This record gives sequence, structure tokens and C-alpha cells, in this order.
Amino acid sequence: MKKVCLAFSFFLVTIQVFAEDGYRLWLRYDKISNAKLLQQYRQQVRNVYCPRVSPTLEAAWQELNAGLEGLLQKKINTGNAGNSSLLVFSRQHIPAGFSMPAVNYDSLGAEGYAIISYKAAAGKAVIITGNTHIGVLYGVFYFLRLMQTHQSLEKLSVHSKPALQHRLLNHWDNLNRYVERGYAGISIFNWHTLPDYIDQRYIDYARANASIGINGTVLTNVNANALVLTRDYLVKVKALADVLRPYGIKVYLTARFSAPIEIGKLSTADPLNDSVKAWWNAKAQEIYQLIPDFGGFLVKANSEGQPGPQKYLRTHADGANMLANAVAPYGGMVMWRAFVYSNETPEDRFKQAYNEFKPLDGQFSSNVFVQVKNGPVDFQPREPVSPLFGAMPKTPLMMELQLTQEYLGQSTHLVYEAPMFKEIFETDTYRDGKGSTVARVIDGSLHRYTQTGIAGVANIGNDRNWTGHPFGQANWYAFGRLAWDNRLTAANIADEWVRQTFGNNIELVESIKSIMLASYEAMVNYMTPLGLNHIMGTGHHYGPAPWVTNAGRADWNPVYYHRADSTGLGFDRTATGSNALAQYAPAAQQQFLSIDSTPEKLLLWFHHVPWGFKMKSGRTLWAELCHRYYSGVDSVKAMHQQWDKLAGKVDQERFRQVQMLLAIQLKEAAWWRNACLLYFQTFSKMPIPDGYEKPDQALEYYMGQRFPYAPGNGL
Ligand code: GCV
Repeated sequence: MKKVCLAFSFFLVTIQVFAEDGYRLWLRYDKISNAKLLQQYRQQVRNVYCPRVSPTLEAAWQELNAGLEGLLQKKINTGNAGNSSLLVFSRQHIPAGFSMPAVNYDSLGAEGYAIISYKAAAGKAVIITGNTHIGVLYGVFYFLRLMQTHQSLEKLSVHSKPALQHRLLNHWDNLNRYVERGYAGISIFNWHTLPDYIDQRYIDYARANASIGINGTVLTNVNANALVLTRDYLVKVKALADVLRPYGIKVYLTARFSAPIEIGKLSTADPLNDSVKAWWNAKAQEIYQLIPDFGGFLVKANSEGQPGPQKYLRTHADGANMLANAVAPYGGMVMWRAFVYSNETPEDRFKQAYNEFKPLDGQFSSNVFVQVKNGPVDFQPREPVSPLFGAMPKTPLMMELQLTQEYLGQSTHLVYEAPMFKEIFETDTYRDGKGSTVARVIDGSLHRYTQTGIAGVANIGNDRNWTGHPFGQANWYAFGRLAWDNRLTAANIADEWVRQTFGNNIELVESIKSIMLASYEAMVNYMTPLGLNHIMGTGHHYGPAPWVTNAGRADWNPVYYHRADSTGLGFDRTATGSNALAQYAPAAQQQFLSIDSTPEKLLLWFHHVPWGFKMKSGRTLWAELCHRYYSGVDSVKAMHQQWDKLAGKVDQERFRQVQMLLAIQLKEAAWWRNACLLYFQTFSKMPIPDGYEKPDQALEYYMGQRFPYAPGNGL
């Protein structure tokens, strides 16, 4: 009997596992939990008119049908334009004789949508429309989101279009399915079974992306493999492109610059060589024959060992333009990364991308983007913005953000990145006077860019819940939402995401939101407060290792970045140091010129600060550093306690998962604090102030730890 019970209870658990395993992301479409609202929605959404005249409108109908049936728990009837209360059609398919409510189609562009309530003969109705079918699909997702987040469907008058044209995910996925800096399993793209096997996950990936407006995806790692450009692989790429197309998503590939040698049997990849040009032209033609709407190429060149034009004494512009020329006849584009630095160059790494790219402004073809990471170094917990933003008025810059949390706790730490994204967007470059924010550089309004875009390095893998940490999904979600509308606040987006992902119970929503909104600053404090950066473990970047001096290159060593010595801490980037500050516009420089004027959150990026320096709090630098590290850990403690109170309000599976992950995060936050403070103390020679719990191990213990199989960094 006991055995049966055990088996039975195991079976029950198994069922639950599949009930809320995170696979459905924010598109769960569970029954509306509020009975009154459910009743209202049921009355409001009766028949639906949606002519399924294209694959995209078919997708819109499928989504609407699945969404409404789930949310309303009733069969959805299709109706005609006259008797339906929800009408879904594009501008070209306005039903004959239909009396249209006012829609400002001209304001919607190629991807926007309008959702308008109006009074029809048969009662109140709503239309979802756009100039294009993809606009309509985006509108359908917006409408479903209204219901998922329990908003009113009355008096709708929405006109929305994206702030940026190109809203891309960048996958750092290798052809063998290993994901560089991937912490959520292996790649979702199963090259071995493509093109014949179409995993349901590809379709769900497309749905999720379309629901937040992502319209492009680079399928392969920037540390590129030329093989993907061979016929065998292009046929597989085509299969993915076919799946993603109805959802408005174009595919892009990374182009390995030496591909003409590696797979083309040429002896050179010199971008000015005629055979090389002809090879790329023919390759582009081959790709476009298979995939007529292929997006183009993303290139990492002359960076971290990747081949590039400089080998042939050509510039980045020469390389980018050659590729741009190959895809131009088909409307393709090239995204050329500015992530370049070299330890052979005796120059502050901070300055190198600007030094190389700024002089090339104006030399790139019109279908080239220079793709710039948000900060000058490398996706650190907090960086000042790259000085390139605003400095290349003649070159459209695409911003690259990192959703995969390489330096932000990877997939065991709950870190909601939207506050960081917002901070980046809202930073003023002062390039064209006050108000020249990074958001305005990127959306093209500052310099009238002819094309605009943003890329997020994906945090997606084949883990059942897609992102490893259940809250990693929020970063994917927030990226898409901000790429569409960078005026949304981090709190708005968290609110939407929590309601769709966990439910609308107000206590639950507020509590999870407050955990999310506290998480970014908490992480900065327990890892790299006051502008510390790049002090993570060598190679894998897991955990603290500020003491490392023996990495393969000087500019990979944490000591290069923090510059701790007996006099103080931080990197002097003023005129007395590397003078990286000079790369910013004068008004932007002003804020960082002196220790006193520099915002403390970025202090150690720009100044070598004496240990005894009095901070705004009245504490010395050393005491403030201690304070920040301890408060970071305290914040995680609070997040953990707050989560514990949600027992019974969140489904058991995700509750336990997040609870265990928060316990890991707390342990690791304390590890970061202890290791860093003990190490920096060897320079400050000051005690950890009284009242703080003392580190439980000696510095040697932390320095002796090794993590040979930490994820995300090599096979
Ligand atoms: C894809 C950092 C990461 C690398 C990454 C590189 C890049 O250095 O650690 O894994 O390579 O950035 O963005 O190209």
C-alpha cells in the first residue's frame, strides 16, 4: 500500500512539474482568475473576425484562439465583420462596406498596430489593425497581454510603433550546440536534425519573440565557424528562416572573415581582393536564393583572435563595406562589432574601440551598423556608457546588451536587468547639448541615422524553462519591450512580466516586483560596488578573483582594472592617468573630472581614490566599500526572506526552484563580499568596521578555490 502511495505521490509531483515548469514563459494563457473580470471579458469577446489570408495572420489567429480559449475557457467562434466583437485585419483587408473607426494608419509605420474600441450595430467592438500583417500580429499579442494583466478592454485607443527598426537577439551558439556564455543548457538550434525536424520549440521561440516585438535573430556565435556558410548548413538555416518568417523574424548569420580561405579554397581573405569580393558576392547570392529575406551578417573581426581585415592592412570599414556590398542588392545589412582591443596596444583597454572606430566615422556603407557594447569594457555589472555613443554621427550605431548574465551571476543569481538598461539609455552623452541621451543616439533622433537597431546577447538554451533561472526570462522580456519602447519603466515591465508569468494576485505582484527592482543594485553592491569592474574569475568569470595577475594577457587580469595599492583603489582615467575621459563630450567629462564630482556609483572607473578619502556618507573609501559589500548581501537576504513569504502563492515548482537559487545567491554574495574585502584589505590595511559579521575563512581559502568546469566557457 505504501509503495502505491509513494508511486502515486510521485506521479502527482510529476504532473505538477509539467504544469509550471516555466516552458510557457509569459504566454501562459491560464483562465482569468478574477471571476467578475472573466465574466466581463467573456461578454466583450464573443465572435472573432480574422481573415487568415497569410501565414502571419494565420499565426495571429492561432495565437488569439489559443490565448482566448485559455484565458476565457470557452470556445471562440469565428464571425463576420458585422457580428463580431473583435476584428483583426490589416489596412489592405478592411472588410467591404465596413464603417471604420478612426485609425491613424500613417502613424503606425511598417510594424505598428492600432487597437480601437468602437460602437458597431451589433454592440461594442474592438479592432486590431496595422499597415502590415506583422503589425496586426503584434497588436494581437498586445491585446492578449491586456487580458493576461487584467486590464480593461473598454475605450481602447492604442497606436503603437517600435522606436527601433532592428530588434535582434544575438545567439552565441556554436554549431555543436555549445553556447558560449550560455547557462541554460545547450543551443535550442539542433543543427543535426535540421532541416527535416522542426522542433516545437522553434515555433514557441518565434511566438515568444514576436510577442515582445523582436524581429531578427543571429543564429550563430560571433566567435564564428565558417561551416555555417556551406550549402549543407544554409539549407538548415533556411528551414529555421521558414519557421520564423510568419512571426516577422529574420535570420542573420555571423560571417567568419576568413571563410573565403576556410571553405572557399582561396589563399586570402583580403577585402580588397577581387576574388574575395567575388566569393562573398556569390555566397550572398546563394544565401538569398534560399532565404530571400535573409537579414545579413554580424561580424567580430580582429578581436580576441577572430580574423579580420587588419591582417591585410585594411581597415574595419574596408572589411565591413566589402560584405555590405555583397548583401546590398538584396536589402541585407552588416553589423560590424566595435568590441576590439589588443594587449599588444599599450593603451587603456577602455579607449581602444573609440580609438579605432571614431576615425572611421563616415567611411561605412549605408547598410552597415557599427555594433557597440553598452560600456567601454565588457558587460560589467555597471559601466559608464561607451564613449562611441554620440561620437559617430555619420554611422548608425547598434547597441549590444547582454541578456546572458556572464558577469552578473550567470544563471544562479536573480538579477533583473531592466534598471541597468534604463540607466544606460538615459545617460546623457552631451554630444549635441544637454538631452543627447544614449536612447536618442540609438533611436537615430540625435543624428538622423538612416537605420536604427539594438541587439541582446541571448540567455536562451534548451533548458525546459529556456533561461536556466526562471527570472532570466524577465531579462529576455524586458529587452524586447524596451527595444520597442524605451520610455517604458523597469517597474512597468516587471509588472507586466510578473502578472503574465506568475499571476495577478496583487500581493504576489508587488512582492515579486520589489524583489526584482532591488536585485540589480544588490548585485552591483555585492560584486563590484563603487565602480569596481572585471574582478571575476579568470576565463569562466564565475565568482570573485580580484587577485589574479597571471591571465594570458595583461588586460584580462583583474589587477589591471582595480589598480589597488597601498595608496588607494581605482583606475585613474583623468588627464593624470590614461585620460580616457577625453573621449567623452566636454560636458560629459565634467561630471567625472574630480573625485568629488564623479557619481560614486562610477567612482573607481575614473579615479584612483585614497583609502582614507571621505565619501558622501562621511565614511572613508574603505569603510564605504565595506558598507556596500555588506549591504549587497543584506539585500539578497531580504530578497530571500521576501520570496519565502510567497509560499503557497507561487506554484510549488517555481517557488522551490527560486528559493534554492536565492539560497545559492545569498551564499555566493557572501563569498564575493568576503573574498573581495579580505583581498582589498591587504592594501588598505584597515579593519572591517565593527558590527559587521566577519568573513568565515581566510583570504588564502578564497584564493585557492578552482572551478574548472564552471559553465559557459569552453567545452
Ligand atoms: C563571444 C567577452 C566574452 C566572450 C565573448 C566576447 C565578445 O570577452 O567573455 O565569451 O565572445 O566578449 O563579445 O565577443
